[in-house]
Amino acid sequence: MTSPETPELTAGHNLTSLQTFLLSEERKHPHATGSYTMVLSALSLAAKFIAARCRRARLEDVLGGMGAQNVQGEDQQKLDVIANEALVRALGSRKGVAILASEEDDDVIVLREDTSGERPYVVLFDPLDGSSNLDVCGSVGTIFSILQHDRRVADVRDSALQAGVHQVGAGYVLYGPSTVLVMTSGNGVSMFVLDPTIGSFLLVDDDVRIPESGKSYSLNAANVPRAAAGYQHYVQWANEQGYSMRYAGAMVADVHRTLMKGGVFLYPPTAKDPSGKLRLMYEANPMAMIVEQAGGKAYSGLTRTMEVEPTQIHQRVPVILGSSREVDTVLRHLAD
Ligand code: AHM
Ligand code: MG
Repeated sequence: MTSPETPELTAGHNLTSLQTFLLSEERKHPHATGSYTMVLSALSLAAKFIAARCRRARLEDVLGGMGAQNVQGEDQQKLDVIANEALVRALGSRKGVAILASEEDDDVIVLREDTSGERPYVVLFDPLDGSSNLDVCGSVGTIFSILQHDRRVADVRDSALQAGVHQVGAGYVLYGPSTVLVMTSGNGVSMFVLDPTIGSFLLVDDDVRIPESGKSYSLNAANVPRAAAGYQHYVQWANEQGYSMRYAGAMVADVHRTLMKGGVFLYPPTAKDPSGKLRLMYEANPMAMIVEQAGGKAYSGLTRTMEVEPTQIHQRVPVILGSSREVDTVLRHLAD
């Protein structure tokens, strides 16, 4: 029993904010300059801003479309633009960041050309993934991938096109009933929940592990009849095994559920999007890093997602990610 004077803390025994966590991680690297911590603190600041705007979207009349399309021919929602601006403004003021790339912008944004002697960060993001869910009060999210300037290339712009294996950090923020930030810096996955009463992300799990299997698949079932035979056979097999199908239509929500409960998330190539719908650099790669760091697997067709060599910033890839056993089963059906 807890006495009234010592109310039980719900976020675990020790109270650790994202800032405290980042600072203690930084101390483990004696040569750290603090720039990486600054990148993550900018991302968390933008996430708090976006979470607040999503919560008040209807009241502030910022639901619905802009009446414009982004470079990929998709209708921009007002909040896509607001979220993009929040991230660009928060990251743009950080000295250690040289390049930004966003789903909402045609080209990369170069903040600093001169990178001599350093390896500044390149941050790629989807500001508000699944934004059409907003109109129906569904979950949406932000996804981010962090690279460092690649010394082998002369032009800093080219640093944005590195395979996912070179990511130094990745994560997502889920704006659902609560705001959840999940991140990795390459040594496991940590999860934080925003306490809106104090404005801090609090650590709730510093070693997130994805279940090895899970009888659930997540995909847009309407696409299955036109998907490659391997996907059709997998879905038929899973249905016969008594699997459940769960699909929110927002990658962050669907991947988060897969990470917590196990199963597999799929976005195969379709007639409309023959290379798949989801973007390699700021959707598939960061989610792949999270899932792999949590003990799962992530593939684009039969190739490991993080080994796909990028050729364009807005390139699309098929996505198969989740519990290792479930991903293996999908790959077996694809290979047959
Ligand atoms: P967006 O980045 O334009 O929001 O599109 C990506 C979203 C993902 O969140 C989700 O997994 C997918 O599109 C859903 O697509 P569909 O409606 O075709 O099932
Ligand atoms: Mg998206």
